[in-house]
Amino acid sequence: MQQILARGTPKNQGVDINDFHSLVGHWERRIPVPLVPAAVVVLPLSHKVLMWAADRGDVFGNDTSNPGRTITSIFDPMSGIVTERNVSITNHDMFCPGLSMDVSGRPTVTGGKSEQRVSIYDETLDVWISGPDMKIGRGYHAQATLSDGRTFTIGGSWSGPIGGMDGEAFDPSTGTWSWLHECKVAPMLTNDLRGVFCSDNHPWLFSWKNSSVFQAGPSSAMNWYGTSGNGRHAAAGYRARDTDAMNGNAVMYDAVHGHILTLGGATSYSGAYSTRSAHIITLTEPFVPPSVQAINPMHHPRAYANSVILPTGEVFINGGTSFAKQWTDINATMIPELWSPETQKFIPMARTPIPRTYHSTAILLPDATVLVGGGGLCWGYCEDPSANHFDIQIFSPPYLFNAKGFLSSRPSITSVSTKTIAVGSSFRVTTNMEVGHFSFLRYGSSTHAINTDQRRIVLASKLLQETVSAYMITTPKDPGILIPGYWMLFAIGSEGIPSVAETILVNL
Ligand SMILES: *[C@@H]1O[C@H](CO)[C@@H](O)[C@H](O)[C@H]1NC(C)=O
Ligand SMILES: *[C@@H]1O[C@H](CO)[C@@H](O)[C@H](O)[C@H]1NC(C)=O
Ligand SMILES: *[C@@H]1O[C@H](CO)[C@@H](O)[C@H](O)[C@H]1NC(C)=O
Ligand SMILES: *[C@@H]1O[C@H](CO)[C@@H](O)[C@H](O)[C@H]1NC(C)=O
Ligand SMILES: [Cu+2]
Repeated sequence: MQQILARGTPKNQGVDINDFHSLVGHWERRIPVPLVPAAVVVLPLSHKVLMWAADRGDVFGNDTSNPGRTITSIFDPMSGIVTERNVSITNHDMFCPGLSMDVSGRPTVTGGKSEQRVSIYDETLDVWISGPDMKIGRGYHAQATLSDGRTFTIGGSWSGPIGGMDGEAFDPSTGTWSWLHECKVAPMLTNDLRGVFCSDNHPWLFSWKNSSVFQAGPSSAMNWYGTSGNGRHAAAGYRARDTDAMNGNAVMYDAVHGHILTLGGATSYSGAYSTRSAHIITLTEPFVPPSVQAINPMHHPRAYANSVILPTGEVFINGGTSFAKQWTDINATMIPELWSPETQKFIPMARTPIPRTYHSTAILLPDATVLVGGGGLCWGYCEDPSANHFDIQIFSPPYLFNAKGFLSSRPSITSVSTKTIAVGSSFRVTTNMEVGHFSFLRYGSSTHAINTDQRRIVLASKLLQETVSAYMITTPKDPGILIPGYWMLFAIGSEGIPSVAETILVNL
């Protein structure tokens, strides 16, 4: 059952003219939604945004019982329509889950409040499907789609047993979970004030070549995991000694070169100062320790922030707090930043009208804007109900504006020779004007400052015919770089203005 709850303003309408938009971007109107969007997914076929909080929209229960349902909402950026749906068919309270997009573009939601349950949303049929339970109950874990199409997960003592939350993997083709006993969680624990209940939370996982997974944080120690047989582990050195970065961010802004940007975080989940730290980690082959470079820090310290890779490779960083504490906006960081991979510097962006701290989300939309939302969602009852944010808001990055503050005219993709490709194959694209380059950004999912799906690939392209702007694009041959699933294809104009994306399905 769906009902229309609200009509927001369709995007990019009524943009006021402001000379600074091309420098600091622009916040569009706030759109109310019926819940705190603590988990969000962009659906690859309709480009609608699926979101949820818990079994209720504003709080999660004090008790340990499983309410077995989740209130979800869908926002359609084209029409501005927001709908609500009570999902009980999978018997799953999807509060604080593992979340990733599988090779068929289906959000795969694991554990959380209903610790072992698995729910998969099929957009083509508009149905929620029950997956088989995980081997072990988990909450505050993370998961990543592997190069072979399976889903890997590790950590998550917030729900289920406490400690010993080693890895397991789900194979969607057989519908089974397998233990990966050698994928030990112990080497990735942080020194959290609250012990193992928090120290194995929200690992920064990156799928890489040959079904491997690189764990970049939040622990200062980094690790490699192999996922065949019983699994495999190897230490991968330190990002920065003695500086755990719980609820910081890590984003693979250049997968072809193995580059990951890491940002902020705090030494503990709660009750600790956040940092401004930034590092670039560069992966080569699996099980080879990566190189790590500390770079100029952010302007503002952040934990619980969200970072979104833009089609240009810039990274938009929004929200967070200077002192990690859940369910309060008192120390919220109100100035977003934009990081450039060329200059490796951070530029302050337009001040956010709404604090976005714990339980906030941010995600790239196919029109190259960023949707942010949520924050709050407290326990049992809210000491400070004003920390609950029942809304989303779209940020239009500076690249969409010209120097006068008007929306720039954007390049557009006028045709693609195929919408389904195999890893490593080539395809033909035409654009309405000559463009600088093309990039691929994988459709993402965001919860608890984690989005293991998002990554960016600069595509090799060759101009075939100048008169009609026809290009041959060649995709990377390694599925560990080009993770199978749905990708957004952007054409980037010579002045760095991205097109609206075409959606391409990459099959193994
Ligand atoms: C959702 O559905 C369940 C089962 O039908 C019901 O018990 C619950 O009250 C509903 N919740 C809301 C918020 O509508
Ligand atoms: C891929 O991983 C498997 C299992 O760990 C290993 O046996 C094989 O040598 C690896 N292949 C390459 C090319 O590294
Ligand atoms: C805000 O930060 C200060 C430290 O700068 C800390 O002592 C205080 O507890 C924080 N307040 C909240 C509500 O997090
Ligand atoms: C939930 O926990 C809070 C904090 O301990 C308490 O004040 C509140 O009454 C509880 N709510 C319910 C419904 O049990
Ligand atoms: Cu949570």
